[in-house]
Amino acid sequence: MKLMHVGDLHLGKSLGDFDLTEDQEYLLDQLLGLVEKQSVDAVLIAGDVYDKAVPSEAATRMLDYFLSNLAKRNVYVYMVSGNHDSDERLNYGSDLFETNHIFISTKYDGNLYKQTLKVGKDEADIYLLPFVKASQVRHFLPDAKIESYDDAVRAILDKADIDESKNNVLVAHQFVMGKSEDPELSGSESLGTQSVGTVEKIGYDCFDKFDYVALGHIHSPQQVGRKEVR
Ligand SMILES: [Mn+2]
Repeated sequence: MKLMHVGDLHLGKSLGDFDLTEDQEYLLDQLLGLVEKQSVDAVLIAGDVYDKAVPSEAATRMLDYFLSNLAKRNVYVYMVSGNHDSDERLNYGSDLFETNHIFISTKYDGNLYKQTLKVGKDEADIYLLPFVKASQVRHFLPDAKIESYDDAVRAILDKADIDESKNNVLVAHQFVMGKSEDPELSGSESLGTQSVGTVEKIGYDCFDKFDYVALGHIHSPQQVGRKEVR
């Protein structure tokens, strides 16, 4: 099976007064062209789908265009929310979308969202982890000792009881660091602070049970810790 991993589309973004709609439409068409050319089976969208919690009309129209063109081609979509997205707005219509194989997780509710994707003889369990903060997870897993984002993600994955004999893929939107090194920032992330505190950093080794980890949040493409964590 062939998966395409994208993230941080930031639909609706403008640079000062300069509207990026035309550029973003062009980008989405390029992605759709690649999906066609490469016979992609599923697209993973790793958060920050929209640039703002209240997306513009142009932004919602662009996402609608992208998703409906993927659905037309019978391509599956797996999408999580990022720190820029509003849970409710991105979740809008998600029950209906599932009938078109568009799977969205925008809020951790105590259970890690999972879907099994089958393509011919290939099978993979796709897990969706929306952007989480430690305090949100503590609420659902009161018995776990959660002080950092790393504790939170480990507690979520522990509870999810992942079957290592399967092909496991995770889609997530967090600040993940390598063996000791931070990821390389692109400068356009707007992470909220000048420097990311240790509380927000997650060690790549908490994803050891996954064969591939499709991350968003950091805008420059790279591997983190090992080549399957990207
Ligand atoms: Mn982003």
